[in-house]
Amino acid sequence: MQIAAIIQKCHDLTGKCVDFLQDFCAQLRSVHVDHLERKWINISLLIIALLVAIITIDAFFHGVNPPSKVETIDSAKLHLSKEFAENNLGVQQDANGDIVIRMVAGRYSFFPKHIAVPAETKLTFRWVSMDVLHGVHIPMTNMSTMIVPGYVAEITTSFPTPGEYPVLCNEYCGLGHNHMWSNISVIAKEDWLAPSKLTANKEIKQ
Ligand SMILES: [Cu+2]
Repeated sequence: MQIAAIIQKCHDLTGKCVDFLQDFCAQLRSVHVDHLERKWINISLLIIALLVAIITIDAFFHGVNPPSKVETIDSAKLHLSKEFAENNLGVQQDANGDIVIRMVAGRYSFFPKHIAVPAETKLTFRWVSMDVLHGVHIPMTNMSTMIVPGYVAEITTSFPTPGEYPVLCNEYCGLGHNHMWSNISVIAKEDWLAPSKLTANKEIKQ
């Protein structure tokens, strides 16, 4: 009985929506739109469709998408947390060969200030903020995310070619915002040396 009632309600609702849309379209058709104006409306809609298509393609093929999980952390106690204590910041390679980079953003710098990573290698960046909202952007990569206090922002990326890459804050965070930057040296895969301190990520997270 209950299911039948729900189906009937859905049916009624669909009918109402169809009626509303038909009314709306009829009203739109009755409005006089100049030929030139209609042309520009169509061009604007085409531009919007093009931008949506670019964002969709980026999301699916270049891995540009918002963080998909929520991981919280106490920003006021980062130095006391095991994972983001000063000794654990920077590049680390665990026993499986996975590379994880832990960085802290704070007014007005990224810590550590400089890191070296291998090219053409999957890298997992874990970012946290020690104070206010920051952003991180590395041009020519998919690295662009907000670093919200109280949350861990995790992004996986790789650098196709060796070189020097700037790391920029792209969220206004205070008077020194325009001085908030860091840089990453990307070294050819065969020349890169893993940091001597090999710590299993699992151990750190505990
Ligand atoms: Cu900033």
